[in-house]
Amino acid sequence: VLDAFAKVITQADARGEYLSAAQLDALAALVKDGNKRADTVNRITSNSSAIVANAARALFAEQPQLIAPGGNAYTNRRNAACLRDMEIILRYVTYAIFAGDASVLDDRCLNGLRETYLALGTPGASVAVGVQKMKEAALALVNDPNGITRGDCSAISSEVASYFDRAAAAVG
Ligand code: PEB
Repeated sequence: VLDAFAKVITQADARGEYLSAAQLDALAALVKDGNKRADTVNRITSNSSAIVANAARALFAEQPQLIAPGGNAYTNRRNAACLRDMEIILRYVTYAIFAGDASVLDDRCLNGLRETYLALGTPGASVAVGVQKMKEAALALVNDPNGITRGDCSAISSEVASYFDRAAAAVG
């Protein structure tokens, strides 16, 4: 598991080089905008139950075959497993946002997930749709100006979007 600092250091060390000015600038910008990152993680984390439940509800409304007899989310056990999976993915996305690096998401969550879903007969494309719905809810929270000083959240927004897209692409 790497964070944005460890990633840059690992790459520089592999080449036996000092950190470049561009790398130092990028990391300085990361520190300068650290409050946006922490606030983003805090908002998503404290709304995680609603994000998961709403995304699942919307997914099942769009794809009712999932919860019909024979569907992969049919029966309370599978429905609960589905909500749990979405919760796990969202949790690892929040770790990646905090770290400023996707490696924790890749290594601990997405690695092998496509194969797991294939083996279970779980439709990965549907999981990807659920992840995209969580992305929309998370971005709405990040860009909600209520209670915060207004500022430019475009960089953190596109970074947040990229982790959800990464998760969706890994299973879809
Ligand atoms: C991944 N999901 C399931 C299983 C595993 C995962 C390993 C099998 C074991 C179990 O049932 O608990 N576990 C999960 C994950 C990590 C992990 C992400 C990362 C660290 O350790 N079914 C649907 C929807 C979708 C869904 C499309 C969006 O129709 C999910 C939710 N996952 C789903 C379901 C099962 C499952 C298991 C329904 C149970 C399938 C079954 O038992 O038939």
